[in-house]
This record gives sequence, C-alpha cells and structure tokens, in this order.
Amino acid sequence: MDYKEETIAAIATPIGVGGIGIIKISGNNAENIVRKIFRSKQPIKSFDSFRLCLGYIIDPKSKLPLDEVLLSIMRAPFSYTREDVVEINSHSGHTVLSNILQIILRAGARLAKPGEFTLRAFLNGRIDLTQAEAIIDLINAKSDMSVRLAASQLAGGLGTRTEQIRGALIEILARIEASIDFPDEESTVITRSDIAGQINRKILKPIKGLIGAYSQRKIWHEGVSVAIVGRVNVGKSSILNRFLQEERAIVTPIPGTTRDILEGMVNIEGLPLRLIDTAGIRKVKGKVEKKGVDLTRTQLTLADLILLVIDRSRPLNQHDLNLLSEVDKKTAIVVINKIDLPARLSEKRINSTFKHLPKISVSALTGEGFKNLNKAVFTKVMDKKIGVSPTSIVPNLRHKTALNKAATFSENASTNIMNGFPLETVAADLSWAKDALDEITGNKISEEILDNIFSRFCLGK
Ligand SMILES: Nc1nc2c(ncn2[C@@H]2O[C@H](COP(=O)(O)OP(=O)(O)OP(=O)(O)O)[C@@H](O)[C@H]2O)c(=O)[nH]1
Ligand SMILES: [Mg+2]
Repeated sequence: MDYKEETIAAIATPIGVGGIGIIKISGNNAENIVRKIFRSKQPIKSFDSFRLCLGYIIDPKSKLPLDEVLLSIMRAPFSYTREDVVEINSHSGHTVLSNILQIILRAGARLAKPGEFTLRAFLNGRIDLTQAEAIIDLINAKSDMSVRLAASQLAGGLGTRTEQIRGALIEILARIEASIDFPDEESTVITRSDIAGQINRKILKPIKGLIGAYSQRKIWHEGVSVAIVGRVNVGKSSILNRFLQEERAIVTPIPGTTRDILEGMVNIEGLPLRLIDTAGIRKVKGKVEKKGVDLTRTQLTLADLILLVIDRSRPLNQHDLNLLSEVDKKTAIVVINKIDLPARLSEKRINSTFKHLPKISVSALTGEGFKNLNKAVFTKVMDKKIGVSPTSIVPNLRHKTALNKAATFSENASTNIMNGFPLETVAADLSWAKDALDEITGNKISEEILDNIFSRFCLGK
C-alpha cells in the first residue's frame, strides 16, 4: 500500500515513569481519529493548527475517560512529516500511554515502525537523507561537539555542499553532452584540458576535502583517546584523578598499584577526551601484572594521543627509555610529574632525552601545571588535524563510501578526457559520479539502504 494512505502512530517518549508522555499520529486520517477519541473541555468547532487543546481521551467502547490530555494538531505541510500530525501530551506511565495508543490503533492508525515519522519527512521532501541521519546523531550525541556537528548537518550543511558539487558536475556533463550532440557548432566546442581542469577543481577537490573530514568524525563522536603511560609509581593514576577531579583510580605509594585499564571522559574546550590510565611499565612478575603491561602496550598503538609520564623526583631508568622508544613521537606529550618534590632529574637531562617532544611540568598532588597540560593536549589534537571546528561538515561512513565512489569516477573522467578517450566514456563516468552523490542526499537510493538507516532510529521518531 502507498504510505500516503496509512496513518501511523507511536509513543514518542521513553518507557518509564515521568511527568508527561507523548503520543504522535501522522497521516491523512489523523484528525478523524482524534475526533473519535478526544473530547475537548471547551466545546470547539474545529481544531486550529499549532494550538493546544485541553480535554479527555475517551475510550469509544466504554465511553469512559482514560486520561486528561493536551492535544495539538499540526496540519500539513507545516509539520515534522509534512502530513497532518497530532501530538497528545498525556500523563506518563506505560499503562496510560499504551492504553491510549491501543485506542488510536483501533480507531484506524497503524503502529509506526522505528524512524517512520522521520522516513516520511524524507519521503515527503522536507529533509534530505543527511538530515535524517543527523537526527539519529543528535539523539545519540554524547558530547557538546557531536551535538553541534549533528545540528550543523541537520541544518543542511552536508546536503548543501553535496548539491553544490552535484550542480557543478551537471554543468560539466551538459557541456560534454552538447559537444557530443553538436560536434560542429562553435558554441559547443570544448577543450579537453579545460574540462579536466574543471573536474579537478570543482568536483575532485571539494569531494576530497569532505573525505578528509571523515577521520574527524570518530573523534567528536567517541572522543580522542589519550593513554597515560609511564613506569610504575610516576603518578599516572594521580594524573587521571586530577583531570577527572575525582578519585577514580586507586593511588598508593606501592609500585604496580594499577593493573587494569581505567577510563574517564573529560571535556577540554568542548573537545571530548577519553583518558585511559594504564598499568605502570616494569619488570613483570606474575600473570596478572604481565597482562596489565601487555594491555598498556596495546594502548600505545591504539590511542590517538600518549601522555608519557616521568617522575622528576627520581632519576630516569631503563623503563622510561624503553617506553620512549616505543611511543610514536608524533602523538606524544611528556608529562614531568611531581614538581612539588625536590628535583633529582636535571632539565638538561630531560631536554636531551626527550628532544623533539613537547614537555609539560605538573604536580598531580597540587594541580600545578594542569592548565598548561590542557592547553598542550588541545593544541596537539588540533595540530594533528584530528580536531574540527564546530562549523565543519563531517561525513559519516556511508557518505564517505559514496564520496569515494564519486571521486573514483571523476578521477577516471579527468584522466580519460586527457588521454583522448571518446567523450561518451567520459560522460558515462561523470554520470556515475553524479549517481554516487545522489546516494548521499537520498535523491537516488535503494530501499535496502533506507531500511538500514531508519531501523537505527528509536520508536516514535
Ligand atoms: N609529591 C607528589 N606525589 C605524587 C604526585 N603524583 C603522585 N604522587 C604519589 O606517587 C605515588 C604513586 O602515585 P600513582 O598515581 O599511584 O602512580 P601510578 O603511576 O599510577 O602508579 P602504578 O599504578 O603503580 O604504576 C602515590 O603515593 C602518589 O600520592 C605528585 O605530583 N607529587
Ligand atoms: Mg596507577
């Protein structure tokens, strides 16, 4: 059946006890259904769009009121789905909500699938596919920055950029096609190098920019992982606790206190950091210790950033030097801890050993130096270009796959036109590139992919 003939309904608020619960209905039949099950407190002739109306949900069978509710109608096309939408604010509590929903279903609605309201917003042309995906991201966002990125995508950032590239592509395609159809007309003559230049500049370059931004996505959604490593007792757990401003990890003077991986999230200027405290590196004795040190070594390769901690109140030893040789110099910051204690490690020695690494002196005990450490971490992340500004357009994996496809076809077109291939071949490549861009916004998309995207939504959205 055509979706336009079906009116759907679902509970939009999470299960559980709360102040209010919301039930949503969308479709042509929404208002009819409401007329069967709702009795207004003040007599009304017709519902005004976007106006709250106080009344009762009445069970049509028993004629008894089920709940006192606030009801609103948002008439098409000015609604979330661009269909007639009704929202019922009832008291929360699962039984009340599901009883009301049952009555609505009996009155002619069908239970909505997860994401079906948003699917309709897409099918009815109110949003493109990137915006629908932004709604899922927004719901699942775990940091300020991922909220901002999702909001910018919801506002149409990625969709607009994709449409711009697509527009340029269609223009180039039109010029090639005109020259195929009317090869002898002066107005349609093209130079191959000119077309190749335009493909590179107007299509490939912006596409590659977008692909490059993909790596930033993980950072903003999951946080930059920062492993705190060092030999035993240098103060790694104390540093974690100081960052988190709580006693998350056990701190003792006994070497080898931490044996497992401990994590905590912090935010530095909106940048989410996943801090990872590790077991100190030393000569291991038992199985548990060995496991702990192995886990530390894994973190060395997995983490986006390493804080290599040393203890200034003791001389360096072989474990410090071994660790230094294991860290990737591009991603490490040396944290010189315990500066509140008398130094037994000279600045000269530190500078010569950790030559090309940024160094920050701190005391996990007093908190001295942590402002600088925050700054250094932030700068390092930004320098590594793993950070983005809040206005960035950051594609997800699905978009990136499509962009890669579009880039490959455009690259073929650009090389082929320079190598004297028939213009028909070049045009075919460009039109495949266009299809790939259409997958991003959903101009052209398979049912399967749509199902896949919308099944990630929660019920009632
Ligand atoms: N004076 C002083 N003591 C510190 C500082 N940081 C840590 N300590 C002390 O050093 C000892 C070890 O600290 P931890 O934070 O447990 O060190 P760790 O590196 O996690 O140790 P392991 O888990 O055993 O590898 C504890 O007694 C801390 O109180 C500091 O900045 N100044
Ligand atoms: Mg520890």
